[in-house]
Amino acid sequence: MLALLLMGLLISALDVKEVLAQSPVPVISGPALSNQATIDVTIDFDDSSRAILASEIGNPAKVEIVGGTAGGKVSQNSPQDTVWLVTITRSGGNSDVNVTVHSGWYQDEAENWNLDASKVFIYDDFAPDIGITNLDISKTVVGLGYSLNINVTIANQGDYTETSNATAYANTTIIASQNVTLTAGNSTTVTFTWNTTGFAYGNYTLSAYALPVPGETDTTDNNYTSSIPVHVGVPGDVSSPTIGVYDGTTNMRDIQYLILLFNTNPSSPNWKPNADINNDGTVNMRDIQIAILNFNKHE
Ligand SMILES: [Ca+2]
Ligand SMILES: [Ca+2]
Ligand SMILES: [Ca+2]
Repeated sequence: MLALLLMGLLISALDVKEVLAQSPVPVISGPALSNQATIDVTIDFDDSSRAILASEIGNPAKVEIVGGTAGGKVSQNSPQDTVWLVTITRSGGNSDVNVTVHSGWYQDEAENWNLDASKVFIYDDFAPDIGITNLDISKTVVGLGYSLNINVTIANQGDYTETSNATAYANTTIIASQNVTLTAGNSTTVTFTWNTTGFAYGNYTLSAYALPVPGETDTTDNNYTSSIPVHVGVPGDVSSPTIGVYDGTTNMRDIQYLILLFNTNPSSPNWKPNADINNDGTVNMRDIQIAILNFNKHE
């Protein structure tokens, strides 16, 4: 009888050890390096039984934060939530932050708190940061089926060589994308060509997006939207009763305007890129031929 009792006790002791051995380790994630005064940290307890009732951020017995203060658990809707999103404000705006998760279920038999998970979030002035600093368009009016160039300038404002992917958009449609590798502090300009074949007549907003690099937190400058809309219209429609302004149809006014600009190129004082319909760097007979081929067509 005593032997059975002892055996029972031994089995429960083994069970406890097994539970401890199998305890899921909380996963703490967020940007390891960043130059932001606040950091969004996710704590995934993995198992609802480990997200202890009434646990509070800031209580050193549960989640300990050194180097900053937690604004609260923004995603804990109920005590059973096992994933917490915590916004931590760095002390002085720039201290390193160390997050350590302790949890009651992780106490050992002697009721010592186990160090279940810990992660350091370093403040770094030169945190990875790619930005788009400019977007230039070669013309504001393009004939349907013809092209324009989009020059996108991408800068590496961080401290390390980075590779990003830059994509140009017409409204929400992808025009093209390209990988860009930049050394620290340098920038480059990539030219994308937008061939408007298959698009509809109308105004388009052009934009570019640089894919954030690992650890990047300042992502607002990864987007750049041109403030100048581009009009896709009837090829050759580059003028109207108002000279140099399209009106939705190609006729003699457009051809007169092209003749006025005959033989101009980007170094000419009166260079009008919209009149270079076929986008070959000069206004000449080829552009006039396109206008003649589209004579009297309307949008
Ligand atoms: Ca950025
Ligand atoms: Ca016209
Ligand atoms: Ca031309």
